[in-house]
Amino acid sequence: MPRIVLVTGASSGFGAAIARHFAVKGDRLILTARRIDRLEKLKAELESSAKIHLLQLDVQDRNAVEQVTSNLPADFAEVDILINNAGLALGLEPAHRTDLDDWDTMIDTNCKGLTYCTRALLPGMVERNRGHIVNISSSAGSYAYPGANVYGATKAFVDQFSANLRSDLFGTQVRVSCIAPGMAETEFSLVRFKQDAEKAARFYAGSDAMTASDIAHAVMYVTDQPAHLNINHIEMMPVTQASAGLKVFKKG
Ligand code: NDP
Ligand code: 8X3
Repeated sequence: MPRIVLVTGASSGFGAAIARHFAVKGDRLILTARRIDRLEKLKAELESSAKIHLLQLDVQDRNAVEQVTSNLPADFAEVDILINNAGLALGLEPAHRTDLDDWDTMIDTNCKGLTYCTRALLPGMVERNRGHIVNISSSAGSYAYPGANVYGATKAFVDQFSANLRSDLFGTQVRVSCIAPGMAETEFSLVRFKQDAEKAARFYAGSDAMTASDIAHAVMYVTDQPAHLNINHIEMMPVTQASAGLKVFKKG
């Protein structure tokens, strides 16, 4: 029985890889992002194996999220799996030098957008007593590093929101999983460094970072479990990345 899967941020990186993995299984995909041209290309690539519906959607736009999710075509309406993946980091400056607009955008996308999508689709899942929400968090939600400031805080929100959803859904069959990856090579750093491709490439050079497909495998793992099983949280990193201890600043 094909599942109906809605992926936010499917136009690149993890989202596109996740779409490819579900398509192989013949599931029905609702792919969303702002860059519709990217989604069109992905649809052309995948539509021989899966039924695909595209939605141009900015998750920051609460009305748009409500409008598009309540007007899904009948054969895509009963969403089984929501992958809350859309998100971004902007800048790597210390807090006292950051652009406040960047902070707003990260909060509006990573926190508010994720809650809008969840709130829009959750009532149907509870009514059907079936469904799975997979939230993409980050290791930055657990481990502070210089310049992560609000980005890290938004991902801590995603971790905690996921845990609290599990509490609210106690007694239902609706599942919630949170996946917290560390460094993976996607367009993430291109976005973070405001399209400075050289800086983004330098960031990944020699790091043997994870790939988008690594994260998609984890998403398939949590969503392919039997119905009685909920994988709460997965944290994953490249072997080259580790929390390397507290530092002491010495005066003089
Ligand atoms: P990419 O930049 O490659 O992909 C980000 C996706 O999010 C794009 O499809 C983009 O689509 C979408 N997006 C961003 N803003 C919005 C918005 N306002 N509305 C709708 N879609 C939006 O990065 P990744 O694939 O790496 O990132 C995916 C998620 O994984 C993010 O939440 C990120 O924080 C998280 N993450 C990434 C890690 C990494 O190292 N790469 C590690 C840990 C977590 P479009 O621009 O077309 O709207
Ligand atoms: C992004 C992962 O390690 O670059 O969420 O902060 S990292």
